[in-house]
Amino acid sequence: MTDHRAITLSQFVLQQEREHPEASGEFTSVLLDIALAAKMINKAVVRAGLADVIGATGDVNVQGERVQKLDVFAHETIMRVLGSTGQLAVVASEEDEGIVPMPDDAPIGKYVVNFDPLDGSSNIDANVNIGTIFSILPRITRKGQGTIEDCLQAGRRQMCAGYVLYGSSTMLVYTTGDGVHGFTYEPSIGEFLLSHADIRTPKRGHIYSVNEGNYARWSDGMKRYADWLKVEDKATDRPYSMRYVGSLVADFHRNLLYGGIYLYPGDAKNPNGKLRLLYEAAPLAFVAEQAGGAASDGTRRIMDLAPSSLHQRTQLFLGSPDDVADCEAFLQGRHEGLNLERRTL
Ligand code: AHM
Ligand code: MG
Repeated sequence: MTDHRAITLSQFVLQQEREHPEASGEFTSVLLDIALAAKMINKAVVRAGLADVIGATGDVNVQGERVQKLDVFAHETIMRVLGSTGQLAVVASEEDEGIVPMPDDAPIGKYVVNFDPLDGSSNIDANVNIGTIFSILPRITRKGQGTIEDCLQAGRRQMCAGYVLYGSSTMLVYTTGDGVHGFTYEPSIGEFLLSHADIRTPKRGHIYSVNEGNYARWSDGMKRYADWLKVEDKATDRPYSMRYVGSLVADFHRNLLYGGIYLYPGDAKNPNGKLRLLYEAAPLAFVAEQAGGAASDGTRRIMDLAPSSLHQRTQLFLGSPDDVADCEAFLQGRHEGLNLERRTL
């Protein structure tokens, strides 16, 4: 029988805390604070076409890209909510060059949040899906304001990670290391309701998501993999379908549910690709792994990479585990030996 009970995010988090007191902690209230900020950002996103919040500010962010008003609004909203809770020691945002200390008059807490306030910002003006990505870590330093070391921790140290997808319906998806759970926002009551309990990603998909416009600059291994995906072969369900929104959260979310692989490889111009380890790759790697998926930089597990700078970029191959393994084999020149044709789907 279908279970028709509506469970809100806060109820679910409390229930998880009761069931796993050892794993939970005050950091779950940080998650709820992020959800509150997400509701405020969602309100601005859905009204962006109407209100005068859309368009570029004219400033350039630390990545050298055009900053748009909603990015700034999202960053400031998250900072306003998180800065006053007393749970955090320090924060790092894709929109800020350095770490963001806690306000002088706020109590200092035990946790660290790294976040991308509004990912996929080039899609804002076109009313295409955008997202927020977040990562919650324990601080390493003992007291006082947190430092950059607290932010520069490997992904496997994350206690919680997730994303908010602003779209035809807004969703919050997160993991605390005990599966992946998705909540859909119900604006009339202002609550995220459990809609996707314990998400599992297919072992293999038939979707690939990549900016193929960069093909000419890719390595031979990457080119061969993309070529291979397009070859007609019934046994391995090829060709794969290409789906690319250009908003990582949207592309990742679709592939998480349907199966497939998201790729942002390095190229001749940018050997480490475009995406940031702390704000994009590590949190989504945690979610992917918890759903039965995988995340690699081509040779190493994303979760094991130790960051050395806040805005460090990494190649990213993310999604269904068999697809990520195939991709790694091509990138490493090991694909000849693989029995790829006979693999059952
Ligand atoms: P952003 O953080 O400036 O929005 O950039 C990240 C975005 C991802 O959401 C997306 O997957 C990627 O950049 C798209 O890059 P490209 O336009 O090169 O395909
Ligand atoms: Mg981003």
